[in-house]
Amino acid sequence: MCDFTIGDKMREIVIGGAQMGPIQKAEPREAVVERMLALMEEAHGASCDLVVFPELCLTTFFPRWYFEKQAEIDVWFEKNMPNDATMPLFRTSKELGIALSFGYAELTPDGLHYNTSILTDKRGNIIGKYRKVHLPGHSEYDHDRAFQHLEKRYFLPGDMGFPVWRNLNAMMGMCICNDRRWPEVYREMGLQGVELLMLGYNTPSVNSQMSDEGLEKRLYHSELCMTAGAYQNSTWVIGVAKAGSEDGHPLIGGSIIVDPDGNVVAKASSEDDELIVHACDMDACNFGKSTIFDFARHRRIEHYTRISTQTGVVRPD
Ligand code: CDT
Repeated sequence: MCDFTIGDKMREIVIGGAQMGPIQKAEPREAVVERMLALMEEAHGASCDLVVFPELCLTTFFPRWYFEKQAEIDVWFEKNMPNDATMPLFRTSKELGIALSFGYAELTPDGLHYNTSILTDKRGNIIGKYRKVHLPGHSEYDHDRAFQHLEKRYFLPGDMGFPVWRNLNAMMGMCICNDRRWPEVYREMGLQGVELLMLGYNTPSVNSQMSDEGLEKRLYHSELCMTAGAYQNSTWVIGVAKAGSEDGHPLIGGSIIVDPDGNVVAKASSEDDELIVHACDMDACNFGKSTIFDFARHRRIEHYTRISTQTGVVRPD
C-alpha cells in the first residue's frame, strides 16, 4: 500500500484548463466574467470537477501600463472576493458543482497589493489563497525596454509561502506565472505531497529586452519548466494562459496539462478562450513519489544550505 494514497477510491479529477483570450484595457470585469461563465458551462458539459483560469484574469494585464497616481492603480484591484462583479462565478461553481481557481489583483483592508490566486471547493467556498512570490520586471519606467512590465511597482511579494490544500480528495497547490520558472516553487509544494499544481500566466510573446526572443522560444521555456516541475515532483501541473493581443501587446498561449511523468496530455491550440480537458488520476503520482522522487529516502539536505541562505551567485575565487 502506497503512503500517498488518500482513501481507497479511484482518485480521478476531470480538470479543465480555461485559457482566456485577450482582455482589452477598456473591457469591464462584467464582460470578462460572462466569458468565464461560458467556459464553466463548457466545462460542465465535459464533466469537469475543477476549472483553472489564468493569472489576473479579470482585467487586461495592467502591469504593462505605467501609472503614477495610486487611485489610477487601485482601479485594477479587488477589495473583496467575491464582489459584485465576480459573485456569478461563485454561484455557478455551486450550481454546477465545479471547483474553481483564478487569479486577480488583491487590495487588502490594510492597503497592501498582491498578485493573488484563489481556490474553491465544489460549492463555491474559497478554501485556499496564494500570493505570487516571484514578481518579475521592474518598479520604475524603463526607457530601454520595448514595453513595460511593472509588477515590482504594483505588487508586494507574496507573504504566504507555498501552501497546499486537501480538496476533491487530492493535495492541491498554486503558483502564479513567473513562479513556474523557479524549481524551488515546485519542491516547496512537493515536500507537502502536492499532487495537482495549478498556475496561470500572462507571458508576453516577445522579450522586451531582446526582440529576437520570440513566440517559439517563449513557448518552449514555458513548457520546459512546467514539464520538469511535474516530473521532478511527480505531480500533475495545469498551466493556463491569458493569450492573444491585448491593445497590440501579444501574449503567448500554450496552456497545458502535464502528467506526473512530465508528459503533456492536453494542450491549447489557439490564443483565444479555449477549454482543455483531461481526466487526471491522482494516484498516478504515487509511483514517482515512492521511488525515484521518494524525498525522505533520497534528498541530501546537508548539501542544500545555499538554496535557502543565498540569493545571488557567489563564485569561490
Ligand atoms: N506575468 C508574469 O509573471 N510574466 C512573466 C514575464 C517575465 S518578463 C518580465 C513570465 O515569467 O512569464
